[in-house]
Amino acid sequence: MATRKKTQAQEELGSDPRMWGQGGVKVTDANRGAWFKESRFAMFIHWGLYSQLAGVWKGKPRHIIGEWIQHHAHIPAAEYAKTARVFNPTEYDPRQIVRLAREAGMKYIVITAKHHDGFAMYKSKVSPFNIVDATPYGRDVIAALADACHEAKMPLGFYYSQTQDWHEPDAVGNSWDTFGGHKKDFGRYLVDKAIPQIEELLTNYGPVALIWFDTPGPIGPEHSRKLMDRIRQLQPACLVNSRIGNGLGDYETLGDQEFPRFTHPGLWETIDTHNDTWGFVGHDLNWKSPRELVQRLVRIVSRGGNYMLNIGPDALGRVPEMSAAILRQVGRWLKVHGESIYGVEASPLGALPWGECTARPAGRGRTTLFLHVFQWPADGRLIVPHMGRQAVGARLMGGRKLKTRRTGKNLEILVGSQAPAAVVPVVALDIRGRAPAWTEAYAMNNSVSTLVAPAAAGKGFRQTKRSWMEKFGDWKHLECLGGFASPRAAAAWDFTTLEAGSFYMDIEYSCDLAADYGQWRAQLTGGGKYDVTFPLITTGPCRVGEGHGRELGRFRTYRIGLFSLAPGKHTLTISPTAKPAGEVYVSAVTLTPM
Ligand code: FHN
Repeated sequence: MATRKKTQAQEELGSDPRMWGQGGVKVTDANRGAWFKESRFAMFIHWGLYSQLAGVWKGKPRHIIGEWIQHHAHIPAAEYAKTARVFNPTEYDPRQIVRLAREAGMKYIVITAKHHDGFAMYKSKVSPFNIVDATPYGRDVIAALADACHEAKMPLGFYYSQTQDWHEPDAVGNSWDTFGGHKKDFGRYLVDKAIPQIEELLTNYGPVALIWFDTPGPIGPEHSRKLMDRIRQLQPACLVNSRIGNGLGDYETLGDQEFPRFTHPGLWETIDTHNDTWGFVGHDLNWKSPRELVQRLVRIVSRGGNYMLNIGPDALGRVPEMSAAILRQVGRWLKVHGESIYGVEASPLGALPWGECTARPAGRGRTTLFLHVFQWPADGRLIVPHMGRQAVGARLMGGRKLKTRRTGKNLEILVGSQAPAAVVPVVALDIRGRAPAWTEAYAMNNSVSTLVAPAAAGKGFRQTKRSWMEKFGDWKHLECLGGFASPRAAAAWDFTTLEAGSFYMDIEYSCDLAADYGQWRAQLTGGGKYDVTFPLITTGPCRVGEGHGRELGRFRTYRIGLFSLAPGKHTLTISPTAKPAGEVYVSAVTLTPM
């Protein structure tokens, strides 16, 4: 059975959306955001005293995000501070980091000036707990990076943990130190440390492109407002992310590693780890490949957002070689395909089974659609629904012109069966006018199609989201359907097949032990009629972080069967045959051609 007891860590990190500055954020999408919107791809840097510990405390490797090691191991603030005595990043080369960002095609940089451990990576008169005063290195690494960025005209922003500061008795987060029975006064911490340190950042390092706040949590509206006012006074052009809290901010930061399924409105970003940690962890070698990174970048940009990808330099200041090499490969892809990323608009099209789309006005009333092909069609036909009449011409980016042909209202681009070498090939399709709006889903005979939870219609269930971590701090999110209340509850997806075909149908779901082996029904109406029942087997629990008590159901897929479909419109309905005895969430159904 899942444990329902909430722990301190979960309270602090997990369940309250205010912790993330999401929910009810009214973002001001002003002109000040124009450069941000154009940029699309950025470098996040998590670097601090925790990089010295590299995910190991007292000889024991921790499978967590590295910058949380003090919290995870309950290291007393005074003991943690001793790490500074050996922190000596003699290999730190800010020019090389800026060069790496450039080579990777990243357009701005945000670095941790002070993370939750409270350690300032710059000279601060406010607290001696800073890199200049407390380490043998004795130099201001933020100043050096600011110089390198200004020299290279690379916009630079600062991460500042405004609520959590585990070094300070008055701040939020450190529940393991008693600080001699000290009575907390958050306002005092804000006035004595956070605001003066932010003032230092905004006065000593030239133009600051943005201030990146984090885990606002319990911060009150008056405190968020105070921070905002001070930033506006000192650097009016500086952007502020929504994690300042209380609905303020110039743009919205979604959850860590959150990839919305559809276009998301306003100015926003998703931040992502390269492996499974932000701060350096020596034993985490789970690097995402160039293809995965490009696909993640494309998924965010096609939904209208910015993608900020993290690097975690080590104790000496070196960027892990594998991480740097992979980023350079992403940059090589962007050199050829950058036109499909920078300054583009979100996809105007409905869901494309084989990939994602971005768009750009092309002059003379035309639009270029950039078709990012994640699944290359083995039969050489890339099918774009509803585009039959408007197509003017197509070319493979960095390659040849492509022939097209109309099949009814749809367009087939004859791309050949051999996938090009690019990590993600892109077809640039010029069309007359704007792309027509359509929303229906398609199942195609040459790619896997996914019917996603947010697209489901029906009754007796609710649209929801599940967020969990397996390694502590490494978040996963899935939009899904939950709360199926009775056998009358039914989730329905309409979709169209263009040709006759047989498809394997798999359901992606999570099911707790209480609902184990519940009976469900899949009904298909339209060009092929089916009504079958199937069991949903428990998916087992996933603890929300090592040693942190809470458990959520894991997601897995279950193959319902093989279905023959005639060309035309279909409706798939998924429903329980009785009210589930426990929690069941459905996140997607995939249709895979046989
Ligand atoms: O707790 C932090 C975490 O350490 C990391 O800095 C991430 C980056 O978005 N922000 C918080 C969790 O969301």
